[in-house]
Amino acid sequence: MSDIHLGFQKHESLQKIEQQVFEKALDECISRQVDFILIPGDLFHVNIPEMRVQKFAFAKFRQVYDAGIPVYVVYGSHDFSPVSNSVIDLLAEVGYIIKVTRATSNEDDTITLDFIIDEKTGAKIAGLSGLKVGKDREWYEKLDRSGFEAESGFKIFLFHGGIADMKTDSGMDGDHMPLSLLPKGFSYYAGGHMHKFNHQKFSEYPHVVYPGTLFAGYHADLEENAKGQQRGFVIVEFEDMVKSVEFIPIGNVQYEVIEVDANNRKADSVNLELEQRSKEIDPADKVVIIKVQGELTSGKTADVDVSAVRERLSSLGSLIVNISKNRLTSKEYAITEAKGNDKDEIETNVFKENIGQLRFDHKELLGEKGVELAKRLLRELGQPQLVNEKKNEYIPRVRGSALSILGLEDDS
Ligand SMILES: [Mn+2]
Repeated sequence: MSDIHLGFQKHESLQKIEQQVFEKALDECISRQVDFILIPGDLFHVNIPEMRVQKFAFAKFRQVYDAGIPVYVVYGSHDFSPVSNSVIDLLAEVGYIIKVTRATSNEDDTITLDFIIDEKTGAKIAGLSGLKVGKDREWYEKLDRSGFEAESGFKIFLFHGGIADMKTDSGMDGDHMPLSLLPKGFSYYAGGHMHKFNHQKFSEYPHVVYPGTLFAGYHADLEENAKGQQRGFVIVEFEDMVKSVEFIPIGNVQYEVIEVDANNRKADSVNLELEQRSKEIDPADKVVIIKVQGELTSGKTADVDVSAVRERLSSLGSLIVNISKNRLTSKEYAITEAKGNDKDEIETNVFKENIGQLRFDHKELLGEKGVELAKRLLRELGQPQLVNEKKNEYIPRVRGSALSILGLEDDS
């Protein structure tokens, strides 16, 4: 299994699902008495997730450990730490998981990888972690392959990264390396990084398998789930060769998707459609995904008001309402980019460009004055929460200062 991204979900109800699918997957491994588990990266969403996530992961891996099932892991691009400063290293330290990468740099600038031999099955396991800065390629290019590729026995290679020869429509861009960079002659290639299940066979690479994410590691994954993408892990049966690779789906949650095409329409008509469409669904215990895209004929994109719809759906028990207006624009008003030499200059220029497009009666919001006001407001709204300051103290403090900058009374 791969790309579990524990700690990705910020919303309580989705955190629960993130944990449930992980528990289900590992329980399934325990009850099927698998020989071992491979996790080729992005087990966690960040190298040091919050304590709640660590505690949960330790408890679960303890169960897997007690069941006598070794877990072989490489870092992914998310939980990678160049100085072994990841929760993965803690889990490895206590013996719940085994880090696979055993690399030695040689004097001639090549890298030798050593195998770990799985005690029970004799499988020879090697692998390379995913790296944050796209250095993977360099490592693969330096790999001392001869003996490594010729090694006999049932061999498994763990890797984390995209393979150009296996590109799918998953929408993940970035650097995909050619398959030929992976060492040849392994019986099974356990891949991470691509979030959709993908199993392909090539002449010198008999089984290259991405199990895909167990739930979601990007917001786009939730949308894929909503459109019917199955999530799960794979069970591989082998003796001296792979006999079968079976995808085991793990259900997560129910979804509703509302997509609205705003092209050549006014905000009012889009708002009306949103309201009607949201009344046609039963949002209880579901993840609701709302996407509004296209180019409005007039008005601002902010005139498409989703707050009422969001409130209604929440009050009817939806787990979370995910609204995307990223691809909504307006003919009349569009946020313009601006250049500058430093942050301050860029901010000033962005405000100048955009305020220049506005027509208001409030003269103080326009021109140089408007730019000054906007900058002061931005600075105030960017204030972080103070140490020991509670959220219910922080929010009124920032709101109060912002309103006073605007010369308004705080009547909340
Ligand atoms: Mn990932």
